[in-house]
Amino acid sequence: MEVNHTSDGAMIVDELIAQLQELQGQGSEAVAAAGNAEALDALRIEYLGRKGRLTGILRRLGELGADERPRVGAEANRVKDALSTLLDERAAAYAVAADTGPRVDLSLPGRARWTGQVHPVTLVIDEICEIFRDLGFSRVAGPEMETQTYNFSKLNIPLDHPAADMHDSFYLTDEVLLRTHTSPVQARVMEQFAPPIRVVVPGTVYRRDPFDASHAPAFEQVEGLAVDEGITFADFKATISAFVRRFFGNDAKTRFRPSYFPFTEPSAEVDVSCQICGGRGCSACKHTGWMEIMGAGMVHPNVFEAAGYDPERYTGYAFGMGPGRIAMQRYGIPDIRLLYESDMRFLGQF
Ligand code: 2NL
Repeated sequence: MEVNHTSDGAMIVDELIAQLQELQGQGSEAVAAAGNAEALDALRIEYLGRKGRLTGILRRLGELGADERPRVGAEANRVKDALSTLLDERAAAYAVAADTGPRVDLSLPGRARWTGQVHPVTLVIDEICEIFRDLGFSRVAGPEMETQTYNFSKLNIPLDHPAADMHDSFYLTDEVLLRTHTSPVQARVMEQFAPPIRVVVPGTVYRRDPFDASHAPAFEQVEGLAVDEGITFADFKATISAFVRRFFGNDAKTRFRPSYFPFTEPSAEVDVSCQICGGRGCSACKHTGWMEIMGAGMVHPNVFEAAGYDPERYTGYAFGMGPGRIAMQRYGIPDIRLLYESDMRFLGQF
């Protein structure tokens, strides 16, 4: 029996298109109501899946003639695309909401930039040199590797002196060592320049001492030297006292005690009234009221002789101090090793 496609078919086409449009309406509402990504996945299967409701409607395409199928097919594709797009959009929105990956919080304050500091010993060295610059002294530097001749002999230190011993210095060869003081730099300055001479010499010096709370095998020193005709012990005392007042303050008192160094005669230790107790006596000054800050004296004639200066014509004074020691006294640092550890929690305080 021949089916009348023309009349029955037209009715089926209208019915299927109506069903497709109803499917789109229901699907749209269902997508809008879906509470999460899983619900959307279930709807995609229910409406558009291989055994889903759209497929179910299209099964009846077989009842239509070849000329009627394209209209229903086109409508089916439109509905499928529309629902698919809705599902994709909602799924994308849920994916963004679910993303817990790293976020940039622009309201957070920025991280503070790390800044360096000038080391407290360097601060003291620069301050010392600046004061002596105002008093007419030039700042000079020289080699850390020295010969026995410059480190000892030219400074009136005999090579059998304990300071020249293998056990007290770092020898690199039989005759070459790491300088034990900066004095060889002054010896070299005197050989190269005629008086008047006024220099300060900061630098690292080396001695074979065990590293403990009060000793280090490498430490900083600042030495000074003034040479001219007619320089007296009065010039020496006045210049050092002026330095002490500038460095420690106008109330600071200076005391000169007799001492001995091979390269000066007479020699003195210079003390300053205690910075902690003002001279009344405390544990920092071992209840003496004084703190030792330098060794000094009038340059020994043998030192001038070795430099090629006429000791009958020229006189002068020299001094040496430890800026590490002075920094410890000034800032109340109890252990010299703190100056070597490069710990910014410590260094950041100065
Ligand atoms: C100290 C003692 C001193 C000198 C250093 C010196 C240099 C020359 C000639 C004469 Cl070229 N003297 N230097 C003099 C006396 C003492 O240092 O206790 N330093 C930490």
